[in-house]
This record gives sequence, C-alpha cells and structure tokens, in this order.
Amino acid sequence: ADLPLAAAAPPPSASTPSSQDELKRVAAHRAVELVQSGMVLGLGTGSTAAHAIDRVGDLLRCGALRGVVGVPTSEWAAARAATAGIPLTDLNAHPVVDLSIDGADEVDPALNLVKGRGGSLLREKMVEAASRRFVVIVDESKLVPRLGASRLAVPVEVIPFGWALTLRRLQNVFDAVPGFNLKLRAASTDAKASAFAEKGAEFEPFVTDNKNYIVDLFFEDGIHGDLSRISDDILRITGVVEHGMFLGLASSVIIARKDGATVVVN
Ligand code: ABF
Repeated sequence: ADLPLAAAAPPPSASTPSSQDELKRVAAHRAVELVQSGMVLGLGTGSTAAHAIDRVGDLLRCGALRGVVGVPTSEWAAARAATAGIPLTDLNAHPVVDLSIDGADEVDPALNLVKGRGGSLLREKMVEAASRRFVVIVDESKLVPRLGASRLAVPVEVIPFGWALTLRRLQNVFDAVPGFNLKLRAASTDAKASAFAEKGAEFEPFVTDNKNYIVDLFFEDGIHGDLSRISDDILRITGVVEHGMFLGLASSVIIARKDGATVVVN
C-alpha cells in the first residue's frame, strides 16, 4: 500500500544528531532531495549509501518519485535496492547516469576521495565516472587534510594471477615513502582470524564482486606529492585493475556535522 509522504519521511529533527549513523542518514537524505522522477540513479555502497537507497525506495513507494531506475555499484547495492523496491538497470543499458550518490572513506580539501574499503571501488568508479553529477555523502569523521591521512587503507584492486608480483611492483612505487606498508586484504575482517591466517597456509584473500583481490596501501602521514602522477604510476602496473583514489570525480560533498549543521561543498 502507498504510504503518505509524511509517514515515509521522518520529521526534520531540531536536535543535534545523536550518533554517527544518524549523521550518515542526515547526509543521505539531503542528497536524495536532488533525485528527480525519471532519473537514472547511481546507487552507492556502504552504510551511508544504504540510507540513500532506502530513502529513494520509500519515496518511490509513496509516489513522491516515479520512474527512477538504479545502477548499482556492487552486488550489495543491487540487493539493497531490490529490497527497497528500486528497479535496476546497468551501464550497458544506461551509459550516462544522471546522478550518483555514494559514501567515501576519506575526503580531502580539494574533494578528492579514498573509496573502496568495502571492496567495491571498481564498479563505484565506473558508475560515478559515467555520472553527470556525483554527490558524496559523509559524516565529518571522513574529512582528512590529505588522502591516506586517516591511516586506514587506500585500496588497489588487482588480478589474482601473479598478485604477489603486482604487490611488489606497488611497493616499488612507494619505496621512498617513510612508514609505507601494504598487504593483501584478507577475507575475514576479524583481526585475530586474519593475523592467524597470515602465519599459516590458510590465508584466504578477500574477493571482490569482479573476482579480483585487494591490496591495501597504508601511509603513516597520508599521500604527499602529485596525486595524479601517483595514480598514473599505480595504473601503469600490469595486474592492477583500479585504485580507490577518486580524483576530481566528486561534484559535491554533503557533510553532516555533529553540531547539527549539514554543509554542502561544491
Ligand atoms: C563505499 O562505502 C565505499 O567506497 C567506501 O569504502 C564506503 C564508505 O562506507 P560507509 O558509508 O559505511 O562509511 O562508499
């Protein structure tokens, strides 16, 4: 049954958002205000993008939006969108996407991003690069002075064949960087399980939707230097499929802040 819009849309809250998930929801709902009927919509991956997918589903169900089709950036996004009731399409049928909405792991002051800690960077980059407009939704914890500065991973998707050689070539690109480190991502996110697995023969790599592996790069103090040159150096390695630096792709970033403000940076 169709829900009235008021039921689908939580009332705007005057209070400050109480949790990180609430901030993610605030940013996502703000982005969904940009969605118009008939749009081809790029559907992001992750806990922030989940709020956007669910919201679009609610608006379709209550009739506030019509005729929206979604291009999912992962198998996860496809499943979430199916549950939300968003009809799905792909880049072959719709090579131009009107608007993509997705989260990020890091956002620098120039709106360059690190994405792909969820492992979906390749499809995300394909869909978002094909979009007229790409809106990034984050809570303020994702803001960094330079990419890599959160000390979490900058992911690189690699072909499984010869992955150890590809990893060595990636190491060579960053040889001169103090404190640089890299490793093949394990299937388990459980730290104890992956530490154990790495010691024995039981190491089970994380496998992407495209049946590839992920090598995670770690920087002590973020990535210094010319990002587009570094991007080229990574992409030139045979065996690398794509990396998680999204340079110059974001049209806007919507940042939900703990003080209750929502900031849009273009
Ligand atoms: C996707 O989800 C990824 O590119 C990024 O790794 C992640 C952000 O996750 P979350 O919204 O759960 O913090 O957008």
